[in-house]
Amino acid sequence: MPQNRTVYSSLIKKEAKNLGFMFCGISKAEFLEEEAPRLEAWLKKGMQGEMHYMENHFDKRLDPRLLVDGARSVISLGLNYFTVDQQADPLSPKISKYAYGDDYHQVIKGKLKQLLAIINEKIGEINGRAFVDSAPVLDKAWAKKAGLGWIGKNTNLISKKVGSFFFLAELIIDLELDYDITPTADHCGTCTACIDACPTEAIVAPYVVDGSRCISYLTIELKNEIPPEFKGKMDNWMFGCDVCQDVCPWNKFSVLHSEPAFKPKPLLLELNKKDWEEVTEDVFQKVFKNSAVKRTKFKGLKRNIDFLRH
Ligand code: B12
Ligand code: SF4
Ligand code: SF4
Repeated sequence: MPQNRTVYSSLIKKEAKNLGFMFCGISKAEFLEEEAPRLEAWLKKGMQGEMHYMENHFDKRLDPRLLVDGARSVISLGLNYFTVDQQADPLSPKISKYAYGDDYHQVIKGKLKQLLAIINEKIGEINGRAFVDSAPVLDKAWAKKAGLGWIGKNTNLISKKVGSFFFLAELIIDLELDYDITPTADHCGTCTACIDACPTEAIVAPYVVDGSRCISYLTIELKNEIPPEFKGKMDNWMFGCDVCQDVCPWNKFSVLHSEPAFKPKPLLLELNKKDWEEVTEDVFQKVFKNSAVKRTKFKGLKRNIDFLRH
């Protein structure tokens, strides 16, 4: 019933907005043909480093119908996390903006569950699942397909209206909807700012990030020691890295987020270089209560801080 499809699609988009999502776009659940050879090449070159989970479920990662029974639609959602809050001491080891507040996985999961409940209540019983990093789904490819933006040379999804400081997530459901079929054009043009600025030369070619060289990987995902070749190249980051987004001209259009859960704990911004170098497990637990930084555990963050010092 095409009429219902249109009504349901606009209802879902309206409810997503009410829940605080900045974007909502819908695409048909199908095989991601363009991405398949790119993902394969990326894995073959070992660009996943020790993120072995990226090697699993190759087929599912490219086809949501293998993840959710009867999947018809992928609803892509974007949640803004841009802030101008900054750590007070310019010499203090840096934390990426995305990790200032509560863990985005928890915050977004809650909103996705609410959206799913609303769909079940207002449209009818459907089969669907919520995804935010938790499963093999190519978030950016789906967001691009749904017209939310283009994948830039730094490999982030960028919107012409608000840049790239937003998270992505999906609902994959078995309901047929209207699809947003006009993808956004690539607006990187001749710019190479991200490639030139990357401290570890991780953007090895336009649109290709060697994950195993990215500071985000080295400070968060890597469980072993950080290889010595990165000494002096970490640009003082102790958790994540914002460089290739900070230099992106499209991020001049970023707007402040309004998500209370993403507000940083004051202490996180206040601690100075010396405080971080002497940080104790107690302080760590206090500053990073409910935070994604807990992923590295105290030991991991300490390793990162020590790596920057010696
Ligand atoms: C693994 C991963 C990482 C790894 C690898 C990075 C990467 N680029 O893949 C590491 C740990 C390094 C990382 C870092 C970061 N990540 Co990350 N990461 C992921 C994760 C879990 C999977 C991404 C993936 O599938 N990579 C596999 C490779 C093959 O994909 P890819 O590099 O994106 O390659 C695509 C394009 O490059 C394109 N492509 C390749 N060649 C070509 C050629 C041409 C001509 C064209 C047009 C396109 C093209 O096709 C490829 C396949 O789609 C996603 C969540 C998810 N489930 O999707 C979050 C995700 C991508 N990360 C995110 C974020 C925020 C970050 C950081 C900014 C965090 C930080 N501040 O420290 C950095 C940014 C680093 C960077 N420049 O990419 C967000 C991005 C949001 C957005 N607006 O785009 C996501 C979507 C998480 C989320 N739920 O919001 N991340
Ligand atoms: S996040 Fe930092 S290290 Fe990773 S690709 Fe971007 S600039 Fe390079
Ligand atoms: S910095 Fe330039 S090349 Fe890189 S993603 Fe932004 S617009 Fe594209």
